[in-house]
Amino acid sequence: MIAAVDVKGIKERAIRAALDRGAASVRVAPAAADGESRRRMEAAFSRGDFEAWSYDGAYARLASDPAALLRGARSVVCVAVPYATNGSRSNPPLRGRVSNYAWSGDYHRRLRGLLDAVAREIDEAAGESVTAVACDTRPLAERAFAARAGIGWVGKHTNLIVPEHGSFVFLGEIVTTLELPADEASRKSCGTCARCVEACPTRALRGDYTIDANRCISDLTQRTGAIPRAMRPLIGDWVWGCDLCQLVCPPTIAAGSRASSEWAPRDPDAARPPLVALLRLRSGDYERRYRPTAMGWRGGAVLRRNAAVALGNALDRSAVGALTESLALDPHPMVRGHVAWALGRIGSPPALRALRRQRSLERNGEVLAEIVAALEPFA
Ligand code: B12
Ligand code: SF4
Ligand code: SF4
Repeated sequence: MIAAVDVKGIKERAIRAALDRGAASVRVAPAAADGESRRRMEAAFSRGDFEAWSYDGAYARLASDPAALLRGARSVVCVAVPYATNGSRSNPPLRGRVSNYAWSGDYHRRLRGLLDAVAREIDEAAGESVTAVACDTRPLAERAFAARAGIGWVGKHTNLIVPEHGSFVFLGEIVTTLELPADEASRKSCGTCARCVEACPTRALRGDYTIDANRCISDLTQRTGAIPRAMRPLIGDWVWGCDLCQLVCPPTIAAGSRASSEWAPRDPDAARPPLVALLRLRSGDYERRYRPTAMGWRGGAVLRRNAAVALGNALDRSAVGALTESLALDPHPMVRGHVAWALGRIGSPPALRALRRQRSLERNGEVLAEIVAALEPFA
């Protein structure tokens, strides 16, 4: 019976199970609906900060109330798992850049393993099923509950910063109907620091702990539609995600790379993929190489499109041959359109010849519009 359960002992057992499986911090928040988080989310959604996401008032209500995940929820056990490892931070030519969180196998599976193990401990101790788990994909304001549990504080880059561990941490939660002893929220904040705001190349961060996600490179490289032309030059060499605001963040720098080796890049190309090979990615390679990673949920065309943008920013004429081939042959119009943009950016005589030739052959209206726009400065 739940009334007879030793909640202090269960909390200790849950903490031990999570720490044993790689968590750096495990703390408990009360599961009462979080009005502050709901208000902040509603404000963000009505400002239009998340246009690529189907977020609305109903989502804000659900995500701020753990009872929507588990009826009768009383506590949220929040965990933070560090993932910063040493990968190449140098800048080799014609290589793209992948955000640290996607260097190894997909984190969702591993976090899920950890969360399920902790949930099992709690269920076993309670003698019945009293838990539900969440990581990334379920409607729950994970950063808000982690902050409420005192795991850390939400920084101006909007990521949760864990003292001693920085912000390169994944979050996960075990919601339970047990009333476990709650921990205190953190009183820390960023103070006068604004390094992330200054470092963001797209001005996505406002400095008031909010983000215009429509301008965030992480959002732009993960969306399935076209990337607005004005944003493409700002993306630089990122082909998946972006870490710039975290790489300058003092607590994250101080923490260093302290994740276990299971989060290390799966091979030398994982952090710095060769752009021409990515542009030529075919479905077999995509399934084998990218599907099992955090880069695998949007499909191969998105990765080829991102490679095209990074090649346009690299301004390296040696890529014109590969871009010309993709302009004529890539099966996806979105990819061909971004390739046209890249050739226009490079603007060399062979690049312009390829664009002019394809202008008379291309049948897709959107691709044609990209070709015309790419040629416009040279008319
Ligand atoms: C949508 C989404 C994105 C979008 C939007 C990001 C964003 N800032 O919201 C995009 C694609 C841009 C994105 C990018 C990234 N994401 Co993301 N993303 C999510 C997801 C699925 C939902 C977030 C959401 O609801 N956003 C809407 C905003 C309004 O709500 P919120 O950020 O959750 O919460 C805000 C309010 O609660 C409010 N708040 C509430 N109480 C209080 C109190 C105070 C005092 C303050 C100041 C604020 C505050 O502040 C929060 C931050 O703005 C979450 C998983 C989840 N279910 O939570 C992962 C998640 C937030 N992402 C994560 C990661 C790792 C990333 C990237 C680092 C990946 C990368 N390297 O490219 C980047 C970081 C970019 C950035 N600067 O934020 C981690 C963050 C871990 C951490 N340490 O915080 C999460 C939690 C996934 C996970 N389970 O680990 N992401
Ligand atoms: S992830 Fe990159 S683009 Fe997004 S807010 Fe941070 S620095 Fe800006
Ligand atoms: S860089 Fe400074 S302002 Fe930005 S999140 Fe880190 S501590 Fe806060």
